Amino acid sequence: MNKKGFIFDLDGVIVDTAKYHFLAWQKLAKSIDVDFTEAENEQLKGVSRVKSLEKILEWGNKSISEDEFMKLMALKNNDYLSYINEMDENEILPDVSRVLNFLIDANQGISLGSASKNARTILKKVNLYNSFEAIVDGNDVIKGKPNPEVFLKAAKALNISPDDCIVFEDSVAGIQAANAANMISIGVGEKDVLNQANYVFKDFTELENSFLNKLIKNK
Ligand code: B16
Ligand code: MG
Repeated sequence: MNKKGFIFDLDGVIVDTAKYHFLAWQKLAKSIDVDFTEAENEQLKGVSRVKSLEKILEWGNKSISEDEFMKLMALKNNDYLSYINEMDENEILPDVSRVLNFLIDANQGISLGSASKNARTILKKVNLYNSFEAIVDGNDVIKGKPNPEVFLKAAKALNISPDDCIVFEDSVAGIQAANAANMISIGVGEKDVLNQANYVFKDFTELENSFLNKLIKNK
């Protein structure tokens, strides 16, 4: 039997939570008199919460105490969670459910591989929690993407060798992490941005079942 491990990033692949991260970071940046643009938000994709705040402070030329840093992180997350709280199945990106169901029916290993510490909450909100055999998220790793730790842990949780795993990712750091893990990397987004990926699709509507079958059968 051909059993591969399919590892999905969360934000930008399964749901578009980047818009909520943006609203919450923007509000926070404003409260400390820092300008925060949508282009800067792009650079925070796949980046951990701690690293994101460090970058925002760096861009704004601000230095703050460790206490203040922790306080701002908590404020941002509370604000972000108020958006997450309103989420439901309608926020699952197009054709994601079709792809997940196809892989479930084909008895493939399916794991989440996300930098977010809120991943489990989000999956429950959009009713996809039970579609995943394994979930590896920001609570389980020490090193963030582009370090391959998150994907290697997902492969281990699925009990599938890394070179039999396929990663769906929307961030450059995530594609680099998948490549470093020796996995097949599939970029979801723009070809010129995700040019280090083995394959790139604009979104899941472009990803046909015949292509998934090929990934399952290929050695
Ligand atoms: P949290 P992913 C990432 O999710 C987001 O892309 C990134 O913008 C965010 O800072 C990070 O999760 C941490 O999220 O604050 O919820 O722990 O793309 O790896 O699924
Ligand atoms: Mg992402």
